[in-house]
Amino acid sequence: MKTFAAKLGALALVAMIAQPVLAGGSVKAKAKFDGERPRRTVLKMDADQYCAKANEKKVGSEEAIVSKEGMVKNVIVYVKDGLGDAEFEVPTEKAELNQQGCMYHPHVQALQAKQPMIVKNSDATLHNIHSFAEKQKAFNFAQPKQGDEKEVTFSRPEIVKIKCDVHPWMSAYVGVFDHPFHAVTEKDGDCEIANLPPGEYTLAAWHETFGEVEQKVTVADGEAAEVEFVFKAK
Ligand SMILES: [Cu+2]
Repeated sequence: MKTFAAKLGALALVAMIAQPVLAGGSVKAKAKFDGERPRRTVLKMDADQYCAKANEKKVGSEEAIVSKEGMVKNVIVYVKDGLGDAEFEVPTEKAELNQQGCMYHPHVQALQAKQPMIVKNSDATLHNIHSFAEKQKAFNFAQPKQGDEKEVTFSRPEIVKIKCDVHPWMSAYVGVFDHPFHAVTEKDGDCEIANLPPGEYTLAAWHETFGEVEQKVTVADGEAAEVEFVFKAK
């Protein structure tokens, strides 16, 4: 029979395991554009009548989405240096790349190498998913039917462009990293990287049109470091 103390010990252990790990700090990043606000063009989808009719509203180009306040959407902010040789568990959560209204959703996302990503066709028209990778094998396959799904993974870190060979206006980017410390800015230019171990890091902000800028940041336990990235007009 267990003593009361032993039972208490077992209970304490359970409580310890059940508690979330609250170590680390975070980075709150903003991405700004310094220059004349780029105009978005209306995409012409007439080449495929399905696509032309698939969207009730006009669809704007996505290669440079800057708010009136100058904040930039679809910037991948990530830890570029400072993690050393640390290895991180691959998330089992599946990322998704959906083809809907003859556009990729999301246009830009970030995930971890070997993390599964479901490529899905929500349209009743043929799409083809062509990756332009340099550090790993590219893929190129068709999804002819609505409801088609295929799971893909990326084996190495790099930012991979994806295109549809049928509809030239369709493109997407997947940032692949060997760690979980990455985020993509929303339309207000904000994003947050959480649970970063305390330390000094080089952060990078990447944008498909504006390029990449870097900044150093110091992360302390339980604190949110604020970083602003500015892309300058060329
Ligand atoms: Cu397509």
